[in-house]
Amino acid sequence: MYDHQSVEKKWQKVWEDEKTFKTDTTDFSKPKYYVLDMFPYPSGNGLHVGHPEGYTATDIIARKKRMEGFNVLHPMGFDSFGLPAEQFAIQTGNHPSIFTNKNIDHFRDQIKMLGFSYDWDREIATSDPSYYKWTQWIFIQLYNAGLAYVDEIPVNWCPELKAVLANEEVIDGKSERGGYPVIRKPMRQWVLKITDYAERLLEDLELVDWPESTKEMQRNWIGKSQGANVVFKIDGHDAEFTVFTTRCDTLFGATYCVMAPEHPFVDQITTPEQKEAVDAYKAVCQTKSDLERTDLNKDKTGVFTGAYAINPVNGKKIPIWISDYVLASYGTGAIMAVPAHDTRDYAFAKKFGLPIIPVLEGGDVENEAYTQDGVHINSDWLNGLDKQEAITKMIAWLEENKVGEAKTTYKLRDWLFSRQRYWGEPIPIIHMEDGTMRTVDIEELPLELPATEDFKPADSGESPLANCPDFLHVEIDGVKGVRETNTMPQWAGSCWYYLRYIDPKNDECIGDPKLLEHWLPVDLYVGGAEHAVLHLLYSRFWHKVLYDQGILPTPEPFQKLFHQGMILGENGEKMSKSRGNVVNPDDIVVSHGADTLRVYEMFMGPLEAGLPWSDQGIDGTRKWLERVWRLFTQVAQITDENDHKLDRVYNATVKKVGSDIDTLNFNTAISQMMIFVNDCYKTKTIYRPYAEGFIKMFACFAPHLGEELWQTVCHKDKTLAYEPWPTYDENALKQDKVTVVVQVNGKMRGKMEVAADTDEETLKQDACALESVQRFLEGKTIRKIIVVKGKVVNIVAN
Ligand code: ANZ
Repeated sequence: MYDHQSVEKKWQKVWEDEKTFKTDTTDFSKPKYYVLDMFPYPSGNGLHVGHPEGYTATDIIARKKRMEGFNVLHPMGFDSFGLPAEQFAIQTGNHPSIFTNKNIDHFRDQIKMLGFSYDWDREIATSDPSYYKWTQWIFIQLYNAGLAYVDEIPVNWCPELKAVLANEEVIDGKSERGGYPVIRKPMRQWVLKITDYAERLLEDLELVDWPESTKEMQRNWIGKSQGANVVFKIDGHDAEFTVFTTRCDTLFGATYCVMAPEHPFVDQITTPEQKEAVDAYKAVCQTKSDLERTDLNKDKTGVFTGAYAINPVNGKKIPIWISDYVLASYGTGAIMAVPAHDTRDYAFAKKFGLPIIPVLEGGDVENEAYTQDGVHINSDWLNGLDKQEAITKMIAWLEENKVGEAKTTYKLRDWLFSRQRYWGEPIPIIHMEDGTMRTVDIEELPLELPATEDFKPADSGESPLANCPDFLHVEIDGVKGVRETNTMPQWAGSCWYYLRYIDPKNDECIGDPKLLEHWLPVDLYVGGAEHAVLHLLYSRFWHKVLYDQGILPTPEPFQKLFHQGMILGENGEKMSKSRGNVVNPDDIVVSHGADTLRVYEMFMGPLEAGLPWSDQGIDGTRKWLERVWRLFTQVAQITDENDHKLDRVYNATVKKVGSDIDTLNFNTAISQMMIFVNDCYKTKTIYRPYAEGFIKMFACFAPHLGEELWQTVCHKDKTLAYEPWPTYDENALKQDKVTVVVQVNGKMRGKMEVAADTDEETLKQDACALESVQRFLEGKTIRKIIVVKGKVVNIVAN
């Protein structure tokens, strides 16, 4: 048995003392490789066994790339602002900064125990003023570019968290964190104009090597929709309103219109008889989130306004209703309803007895909406055309008659960026007494969070910073002002952290332009799929803004992206305290060792799969590491003369492990190393270069044991981290050939040349396919085929 505790501590100390993994980012003589992990949120629970899964994967790649001669940037840091620290602090009477720093120390210790090859001199924490100085600086760039503005808008207000949440943070009407109810409420908010970048965020997905499923989620989130705006006059009013439709070809089938309850025209057009009902309905809708309102399965509700619109294409008067299935925030906030061909409109028309006129052939509109393509009917000059032809013709007609135009809309909304909380970056804005707004001078950054004990959020939704008079009040050139008291959301710090690692201590700018030019983009980014539309979209947005300003050299931040799967409890369920199935990595490091944990997590299955933890699996992995240790220290003799017995398996192993690491297929790389070890147990002698080559590959997975073997077995006095990656000889992979005799009923009828290790099934098939053999099988039925591997195939037939 090898003593994992002392071996692992020994090498961790060596790496730390000698700064083995320190990166000289100014060394441009080698090709660069930037491999990044999604940095952790330092929660009070400490590291989870899920964290090391992605971290081990990137570590293996970082180690291999170093051996391949790349200058590797592989950093780690902490996403340390955010709600949970504040919630915990409030509940326990701690201060969030003390609590957060304690958690960071604990996380760092835990991560270091796993032997990852990070350059710790680049560590960052988003709540550190020297870091958030630059988060604030980026905000000022956004503000100056007209991409940050204040708006009075209905927001997702969570009474329990006393915070406004972004749309992305609300799931089924509840907060993503904690699952508390969320209501709609108008408030003064900072908003970032991510919609200006909608088209480029969509198009540039073509530039990156990302999982197709994640790209698709971003496409859906951006939600580009091509259609038309159509203008309707209101009967008896001067006013007209516009609807957005993707199916302007169905205009002849529009039998009513619907406005969102918040549509600015509603009060104006509602008739006195309908006023009471309309007002009551509006009041109910106010409390609902967009998600509740658009739920497809929900019973449709609505009220008639008493007013009529005039269908521009045929002059017909059609009633205007209000209903919550039309959202104020999408399109124009009003629709033309075509119940024969839209499912929601159909349900609504059926419920309120509104006319249903089919304008497409096919379907059965007595029973359901027909949403497929078809030949147009009941549509005057569109009759006989299909969907695409009719859309083109209708848009031309609308434009000619000045009652509409082609229009593209996006589902993406501007990004609600302010939080009424303490534990976040202060927004560097001052509201002056004269009504103007100005940014904090760059020289004054960082604008530090005041060290208050009074950081509880108020019921009013006002930020705790409003209770800090020293922070709040300022005077500039004799003009008084108050600081913005909202803080930034947790996404802010994580939007750009990958940039800061490149030049983390630079106090003059976010990073030396020469270094940014050399190191961007991130070559490989590994992290959970849960960030597909939040962090990964926000980062792309900020990156593009800074790119447009000439600060960054590339249009995209992350060239290749990979999502690791989730490690589940032994019962196949998500690990959680309440289920009592959480495995603590610290315990495994003590009982089995960090190398075992790393190799086990890589051997569990494909990296992208969600897989259950297994105690038996971890024991098995530990046994294999001991088997490797025994092989090199007790069982095998390392020789300087090659007996060639391992030529084929060694070269095959170098080839497969190398290509499997490149494609992140770590489990099959480990299987191949196991095959090599088994063969070494048979030969009991290992040619020295093969032993060294194997140990280098093995050390990517199990670095402590790898270094120990390198030192004790290979008698080296220096780390193997920068040794050249092993190469293989393609010729050695060629298999030995043997001649196999083929018999039919015991008589020799043919011969074939095959690879020595051809399997039985292939031998049988090849034997039967031989022409000389087939002649003797004609008209007969094969009863049995006996194979003596590498020698004879005897076919019994009659
Ligand atoms: C008439 C019509 C006929 C429509 C038909 C669809 C089918 P996407 O693809 O998601 O962009 N719509 C427009 N604005 C809306 C709003 N604010 N709230 C709810 N629904 C809205 O969908 C666009 C379609 O959704 C539009 O095309 C409109 O209904 C509806 F056979 O107009 B359609």
